[in-house]
Amino acid sequence: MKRLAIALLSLTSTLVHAAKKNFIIDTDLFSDVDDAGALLLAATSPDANLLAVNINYPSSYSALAASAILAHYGRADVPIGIPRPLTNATFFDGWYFALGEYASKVARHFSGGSLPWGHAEDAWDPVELYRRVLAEADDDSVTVVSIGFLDNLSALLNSPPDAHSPLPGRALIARKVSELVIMGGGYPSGRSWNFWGSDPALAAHVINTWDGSLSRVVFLGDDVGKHVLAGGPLMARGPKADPVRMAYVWYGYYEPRPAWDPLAVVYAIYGLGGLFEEGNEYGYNWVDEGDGSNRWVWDEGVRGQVFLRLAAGNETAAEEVDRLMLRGAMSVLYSSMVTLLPSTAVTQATWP
Ligand SMILES: *[C@@H]1O[C@H](CO)[C@@H](O)[C@H](O)[C@H]1NC(C)=O
Ligand SMILES: *[C@@H]1O[C@H](CO)[C@@H](O)[C@H](O)[C@H]1NC(C)=O
Ligand SMILES: CC(=O)N[C@H]1CO[C@H](CO)[C@@H](O)[C@@H]1O
Repeated sequence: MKRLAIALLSLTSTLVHAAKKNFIIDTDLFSDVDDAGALLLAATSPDANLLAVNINYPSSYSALAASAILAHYGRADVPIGIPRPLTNATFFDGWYFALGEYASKVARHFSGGSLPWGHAEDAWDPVELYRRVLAEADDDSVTVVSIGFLDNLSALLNSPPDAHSPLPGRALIARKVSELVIMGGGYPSGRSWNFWGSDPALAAHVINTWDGSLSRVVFLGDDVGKHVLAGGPLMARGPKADPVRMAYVWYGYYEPRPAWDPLAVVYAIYGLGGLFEEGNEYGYNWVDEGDGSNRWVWDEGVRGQVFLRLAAGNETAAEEVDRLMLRGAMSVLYSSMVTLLPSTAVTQATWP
């Protein structure tokens, strides 16, 4: 009977598979650990199909850590891109002197996947990876989730036709991308690390020229995730040898962290749900190419750009992110039980 239930469970997940959202993550997995939490959600969600991970920071440890995390959750098949030339930069908190480094440690202790320790140079060129994955996808089927700097996306916009597609960057995006979700900025105005921290002119290029002819654009500002503190339950109750749990421990010394990037992934997968609401009916975002500050331009003639606000309280949002992170981390535990235990024990095990 329980075998049957498990068979039916996998049948429904196959059926759901057809309707899953496709998405690509563009992450600066390096300075803050919320990118690792976002990657956990992206790699383990049963409700979405992660096509690729692009890194937008050139540390070799960022690529290796992404590979380690994806492999741990059984997603070594997801290709990883990173801009060149690579560095061996490591994070040091010279601001608060409170936070720890996690990327090199995750890369070292959990080495695995397509880019094991020492193999960062085997990563894709991020623009080529975008172009290949978009060319192969169905039209209007890909959500791009930007949770770091916008350099790779700027280069994608400028990209010429290549072996993967005869379309130049903008036309390829217009055909394949259904939604761009950007974590960063302040709404109605602000100045955000993701826009000024690398090259503000590139952030301005992407945000000021990605109009409705390319895709809908959704912004999640710094203020939304700032008070949504997540990671506590993962650290307290997650599997001891989970790489993202350890990243949170090494980075925050058991203190939970703002869930900026995990919230962007939750929105990309589940939409507004009960957590978010749209903050505007019309208008568009504008980024200053000199200092990376942004402001909302209330133009009634422009639709298709939205900034989000929380519809639920900070604590409700944090509980939801924590629930999904813990569920994702535990899912690996259950699937390894299925392979390790004899089949009678599997059918007797309590399914979550
Ligand atoms: C980074 O470290 C690796 C391993 O020690 C080394 O092979 C590589 O040359 C280093 N890269 C740079 C840019 O220093
Ligand atoms: C989240 O917390 C901040 C700081 O206490 C508060 O200003 C804000 O209103 C809270 N947001 C929600 C949606 O409860
Ligand atoms: C490897 C790669 O594609 N790097 C590009 C990423 O984006 C920056 C800014 O657009 C380009 O200068 C790089 O060439």
